[in-house]
Amino acid sequence: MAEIKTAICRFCHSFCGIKVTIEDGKAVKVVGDKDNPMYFGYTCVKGRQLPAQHDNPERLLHAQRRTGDGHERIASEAALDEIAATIGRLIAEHGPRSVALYAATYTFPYPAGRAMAMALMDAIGSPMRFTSATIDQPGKPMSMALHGRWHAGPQPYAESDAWILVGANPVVSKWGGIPQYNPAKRLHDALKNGQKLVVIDPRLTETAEKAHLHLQCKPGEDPAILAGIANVMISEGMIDEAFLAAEVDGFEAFRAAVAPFTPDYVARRAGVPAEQIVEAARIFGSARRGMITAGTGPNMAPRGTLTEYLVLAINTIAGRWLREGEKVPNPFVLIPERHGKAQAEKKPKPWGYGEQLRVRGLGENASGLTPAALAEEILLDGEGQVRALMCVGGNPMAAWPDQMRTYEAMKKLELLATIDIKMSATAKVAHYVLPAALGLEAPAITISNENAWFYGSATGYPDPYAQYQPKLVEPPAGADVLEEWEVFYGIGQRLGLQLRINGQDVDMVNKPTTDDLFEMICRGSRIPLSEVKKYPHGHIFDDPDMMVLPKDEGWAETLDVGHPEMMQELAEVLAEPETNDAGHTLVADFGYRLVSRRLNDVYNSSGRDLPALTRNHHYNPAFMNPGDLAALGLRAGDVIRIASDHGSILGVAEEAADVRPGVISMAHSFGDAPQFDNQLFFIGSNTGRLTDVTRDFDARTGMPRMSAIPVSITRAEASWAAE
Ligand SMILES: Nc1nc2c(c(=O)[nH]1)N[C@H]1C(S)=C(S)[C@@H](COP(=O)(O)OP(=O)(O)OC[C@H]3O[C@@H](n4cnc5c(=O)[nH]c(N)nc54)[C@H](O)[C@@H]3O)O[C@H]1N2
Ligand SMILES: Nc1nc2c(c(=O)[nH]1)N[C@H]1C(S)=C(S)[C@@H](COP(=O)(O)OP(=O)(O)OC[C@H]3O[C@@H](n4cnc5c(=O)[nH]c(N)nc54)[C@H](O)[C@@H]3O)O[C@H]1N2
Ligand code: SF4
Ligand SMILES: [Mo]
Repeated sequence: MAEIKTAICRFCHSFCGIKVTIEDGKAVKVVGDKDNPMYFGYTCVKGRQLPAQHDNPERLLHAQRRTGDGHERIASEAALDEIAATIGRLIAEHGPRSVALYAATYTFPYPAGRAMAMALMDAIGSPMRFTSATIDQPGKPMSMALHGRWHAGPQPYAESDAWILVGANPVVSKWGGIPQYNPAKRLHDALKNGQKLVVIDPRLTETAEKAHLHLQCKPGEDPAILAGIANVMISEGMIDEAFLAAEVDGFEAFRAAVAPFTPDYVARRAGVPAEQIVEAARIFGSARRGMITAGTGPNMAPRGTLTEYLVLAINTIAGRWLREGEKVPNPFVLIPERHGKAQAEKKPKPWGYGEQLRVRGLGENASGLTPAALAEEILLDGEGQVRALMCVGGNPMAAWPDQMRTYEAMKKLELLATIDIKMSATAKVAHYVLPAALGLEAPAITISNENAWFYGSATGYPDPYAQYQPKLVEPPAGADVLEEWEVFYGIGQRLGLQLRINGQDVDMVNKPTTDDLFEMICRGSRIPLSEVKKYPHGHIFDDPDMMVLPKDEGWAETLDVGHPEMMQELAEVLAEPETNDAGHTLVADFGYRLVSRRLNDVYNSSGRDLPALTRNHHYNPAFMNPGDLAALGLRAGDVIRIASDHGSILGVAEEAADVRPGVISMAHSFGDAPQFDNQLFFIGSNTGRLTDVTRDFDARTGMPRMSAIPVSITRAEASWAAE
């Protein structure tokens, strides 16, 4: 018998509201839920593959234990016994710091897993917690710490008459800038209302195609471009003097620092016409409302913190933050109420506190500890060395920069345990692999997209929306899968630890349910979870009368657009040669720039085991401008060698007129360990191998150069295809 249930798609972090047809206990079909007030019936090709993903013959259904070069099946509970025993021993012999956690992409859809993982680390007493967010856009929280956060938040996208996106492609990525919940519709509606969109990107992306103005810049020049835009806005008086006087520090320093970035100078550096810099500034500066936001592109290029800082500063000099008496767009649902105030928050300490890493002077900071330094921590012998890594919903071997270093580190660990749905590149080198329940096999809530509000400006839900989904199907017959939280709970239980979530003790004797944990996570929420459960299509819990409050009496906090470190770094940009080598390791022979991108059909390293998602490619094509291919005597489908001054990979050339000449655009998280390199056409190649984490990194966040990477391109020698 078939029944149709509403659900939350957790293939990506967008969390579309969907309808799932269930037949004989199995999901057989997914469509968008037209009655969902946030997503309006949207789904993408990945979401529609949820049934195939749950039923995938390749799916990992049993725990694996490493035996020499291979793995053997082991009962999940027995694996937990062994993992807990090793962790207990390592803590006794080397202290809690020897145990590290990497909580990555697939902790976002599984909040109970993340909470339980952190609870275990708390109970163990280990500060060594790493997330994928710190090799994503760490410049966001870092710049926010330096500039300050406006308590009431940004002006909403839908009401804005201008918007600038810097190196983001939300139409495909569903992340940031345009609210990532059916972004194509939101973009369409905004443009229909007269919004002018400016996109700054070396590629004519799916989003840039819709833009009023596209600056198809050289990669890595965003600080100069943004300084140029700010300079024009200031010299043409397109700033909010009253807001600057009342709420902002450092404007004179900022004005002086951006003044040398004339349109002509920026045009030479960034390879775009000077008139476009002026036009972008005028579109933005003359608008009534609207923000500028950045995505992963410029965050992975050098100087991500500076780029994000300039983004904030431009919003601030234009006064684009919500004011007293304006409607609070999103007071939240499953987290405590936030009644916005028209004031700058107290700034957190950006760095210089908490755990210090033993390498490169990096340590705890506003963006968190960086996994870009974790391989070195593992490889560096001595007191405090990390000897065990628990990995949840992440794939270091695919996603971390400097893949060969990562590979060495993974092999050196005394314990590598990962929770995954397949034998990922990381799982293949792990001592234990624990099979995870999938999205429809466990209850879900949308809370992570509420917390996303804090990650940047203009991220997270635009309205107070929430949805709950119960468990809808059982895992396949005979499967021995666990929810992520059960793994950390099980380890905690075996170590005799008391775990705590959101200030409450977890019952360590009678195992809680996922719903019990959701209640703990949502404690103090604006709307009780029980209320949210009444709305199977999700619901917007609006409060039309909630207006931004005035500034607290005597409140003296300001936003800072002239932070000395940032002004200093902008001066360093100016001191660079105008050759677009961004002042970092100047390597004349590496004339191309490799840039990051997302592919619609896959999600980082996920999706490549589903036939419908590999219909175009099994690999990550090396997209290049047709003129460049011709100049190199290459044709689409040719195998090329892409070399940085650190490493080299093979790629399959693909013609792409949307890519700026001189640029090669390639997705990350493909490929595998080096012994699989000859399977290029089936697994692609790992762009992380081109990055040296120990050079060209942001000294505050540790973010290495993962985009705008100088590379050379040559036809590959024939021997690569040795099979
Ligand atoms: N389908 C799909 N969706 C995804 C993902 C996926 O793998 N597939 N990944 C998810 C993840 S983890 C994240 S963090 C988000 C990211 O979401 P986005 O930040 O929107 O990521 P991208 O789509 O890669 O867009 C980055 C853009 O930056 C451009 N770029 C690269 N280098 C530079 C530069 O130096 N300067 C400028 N101005 N632009 C540059 C690229 O050409 C690209 O168009 O997407 C998420 N969504
Ligand atoms: N060169 C370069 N490197 C990059 C980037 C780039 O643009 N360029 N992007 C960076 C960014 S933005 C990010 S966020 C990181 C991503 O870094 P990671 O999160 O480490 O990488 P993913 O490939 O997303 O790994 C997700 C893993 O979770 C598994 N998985 C899938 N579904 C589930 C599930 O339901 N439960 C569990 N437990 N596991 C599941 C997948 O099989 C996969 O192994 O990569 C970063 N690395
Ligand atoms: S965008 Fe696609 S993968 Fe992401 S939640 Fe929506 S349907 Fe699922
Ligand atoms: Mo990401």
